[in-house]
Amino acid sequence: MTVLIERVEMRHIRMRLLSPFETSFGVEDDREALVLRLWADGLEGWGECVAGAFPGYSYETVGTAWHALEAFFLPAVVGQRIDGVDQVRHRIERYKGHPQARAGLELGLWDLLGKAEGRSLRSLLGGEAERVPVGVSIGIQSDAASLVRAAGEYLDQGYRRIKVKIKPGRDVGEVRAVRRAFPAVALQVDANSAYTLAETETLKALDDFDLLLIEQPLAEDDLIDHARLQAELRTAVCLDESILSVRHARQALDIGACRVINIKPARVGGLVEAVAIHDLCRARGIPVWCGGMLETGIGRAANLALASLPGFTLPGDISASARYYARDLAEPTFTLNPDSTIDVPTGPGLGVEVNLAELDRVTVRRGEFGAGRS
Ligand code: NPQ
Ligand code: MG
Repeated sequence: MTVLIERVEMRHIRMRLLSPFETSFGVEDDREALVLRLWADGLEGWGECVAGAFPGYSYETVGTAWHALEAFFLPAVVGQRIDGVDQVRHRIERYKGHPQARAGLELGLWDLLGKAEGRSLRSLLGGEAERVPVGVSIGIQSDAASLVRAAGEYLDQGYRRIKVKIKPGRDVGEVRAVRRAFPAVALQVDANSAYTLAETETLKALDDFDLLLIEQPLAEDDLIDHARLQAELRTAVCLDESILSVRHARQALDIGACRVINIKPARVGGLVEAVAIHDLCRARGIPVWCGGMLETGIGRAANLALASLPGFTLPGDISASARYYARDLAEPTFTLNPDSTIDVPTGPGLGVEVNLAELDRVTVRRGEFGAGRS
């Protein structure tokens, strides 16, 4: 099966978050991202690039992703006959970096190829589960009491796993308060690389709270210190920002830098690499879970398909659409089942329809790239 990509539209979008999301790297009131639309043979494929407004989570932003896509990645597909995702990956292999931009394009290709073959992304990736366990990620709140209140509200909504964002000075006290209020809840924390080994004692204090894992305590580019830290902790270290490829994953596991890996297709350059990391971890008995980047329904659908693979044994950061947005871009919107799962879409490709009126409403910049004009 091949498709001829006629043109690609790229939109910079800005969506208001229901409440500001604060992490150790900053606070956001709006989610900015890119949406890609690929036209081929009467079909449309949708992709989402999760790069945000500022380089806080990683160095990529909507601006750098727009540039990498416009100048280097889109020309590899526009006007071209494509026989699969791997062919495009190889064509842009010689360029360095920009994994989130790559992943956005790859996602659009997956949706297109799935629709061309009449197969769901879940089936294309080799996923099995019909619904996947999910949890909620709670940003840093004004104080511990507000955090406990927020956690209580999500538990009331049916989420059975809570992730709390931490940073120096807002860690042991917050986690103790949540643990006291909810003694049995599945609880984990995410530092987004806010600590150094100098704060090992603080991180060791978190061992008292029976956490599922401590996510990315140290710097993104420091596997070595994560290995030192893991040796000091009873709690499992989980890496997020540090794992940019299956090669990093192997090296991290080889040196004992973590016992769990968070897989985000966007961070590792797309779903192909994400599946490779899943396969590696499964072979080594390492649990993985699907991370979240406050995706719209487009990226959320892809995360659900990925999380349906059998190695995803921990709940994903894949909340219902209503966790973040008053109105989502894709239909149907995702809702939480009473058992803290979300259904994996089964339609062709991503299995969602984009609401064009809603997309227009949130678009702040639009570009079109056609053969001869790109
Ligand atoms: C994480 N996500 O696991 C990320 C961090 C994150 C759900 O905790 C704009 C761009 C907003 C990137 C918010 C969750 C973001 C962002 C959070 C990344 O580390
Ligand atoms: Mg994280």
